[in-house]
Amino acid sequence: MEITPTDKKLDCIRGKIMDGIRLDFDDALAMYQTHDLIGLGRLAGYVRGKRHGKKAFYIYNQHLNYTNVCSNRCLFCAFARDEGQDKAFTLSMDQIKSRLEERSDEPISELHIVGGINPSLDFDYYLNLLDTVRSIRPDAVIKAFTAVEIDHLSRISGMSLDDTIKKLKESGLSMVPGGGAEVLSDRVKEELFPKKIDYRRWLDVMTAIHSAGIVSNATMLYGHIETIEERAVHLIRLRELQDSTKGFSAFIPLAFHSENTRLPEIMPTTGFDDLKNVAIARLMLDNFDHIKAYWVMIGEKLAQVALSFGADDLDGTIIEEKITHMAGAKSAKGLSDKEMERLIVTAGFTPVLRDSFYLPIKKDGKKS
Ligand code: V47
Repeated sequence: MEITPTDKKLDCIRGKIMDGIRLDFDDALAMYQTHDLIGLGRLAGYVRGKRHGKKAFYIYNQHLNYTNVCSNRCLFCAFARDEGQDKAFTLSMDQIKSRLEERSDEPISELHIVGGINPSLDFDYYLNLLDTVRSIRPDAVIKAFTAVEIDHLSRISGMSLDDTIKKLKESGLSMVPGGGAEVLSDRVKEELFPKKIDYRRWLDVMTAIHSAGIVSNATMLYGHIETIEERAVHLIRLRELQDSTKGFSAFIPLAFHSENTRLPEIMPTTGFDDLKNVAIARLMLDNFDHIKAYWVMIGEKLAQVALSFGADDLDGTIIEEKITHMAGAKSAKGLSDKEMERLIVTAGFTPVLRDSFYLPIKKDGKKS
């Protein structure tokens, strides 16, 4: 395939990619600065094609948010509430059961379960939650609790971080989502999420999760106050940890939505920036297998295009997404498996229904 980016720096990056040379901080900056989106996309599409050919993955999953009460109160979040505030909720085990039973006729293979840092919940609540979920959906993979929640659990469990993770694993935790990373930067933390764990702790918790044999994802929340230098450092920090643990499965760039947040003046991300973040992730994170185009945040239409800009996964059916919709997302709240397949096929790719670990699942629900 002939690749001819017009941008000089991009041409140099192309040379490095062809020679198998790892891209560095300056390359990341050059990619964030280029206006040659098509040239950048073709490079990322080329790398994506070498890894995954024409395959584009999706999963039949369900999101479940057990509480939105959160003591961190990050400025970018429209989901969190204080205890007792209007629209604050914490699900009881019966409510959790009925949320899952409502969809018991659907072939859901993964439950994505996250919530806020709710000071009134004890460690037993989380263990009961895992038990309850397992009793209703014994065959589904439980992907739950961000590194921020796991750090909190290690504080309330009275156990070390490693023992807390071990206990969660014994209770059914099989995978950890990539949230809570935001931007791995002290400056952005001080401005936007001063009460949350810092990036060193986020990386340490991820290291402990990977050492326990649990795979996780990683994210980056972009499109607010972060600089392109901070984005580049974020990607390099993730890449370094991945070199050492190999425990990350997918990277998901998350486009910031400002409605109902304490940053209402921030304009929505552009399609240009959304596609760039996917492409740059694909090129910088050379040791990550998967880059997700999260249709909830960038919309179904752009997610389709992102498949040609380095993404190989559209995430899933999701069913009821809350975090981004409370911040004004206009995308659907969930998609059917048919709709996911149509998005992939009409973008020129081959849909692969996958499990949490990227093994193909046959349409009859059996692993192939
Ligand atoms: O950590 C919060 C972000 C994350 C807003 O691992 C916002 O497979 C945009 O991590 N606008 C949660 N984003 C979502 C998440 C995720 C999603 C899908 C798949 C996976 C995975 C992980 O959402 C939070 C935060 O970074 N977020 N508020 C907002 N207003």
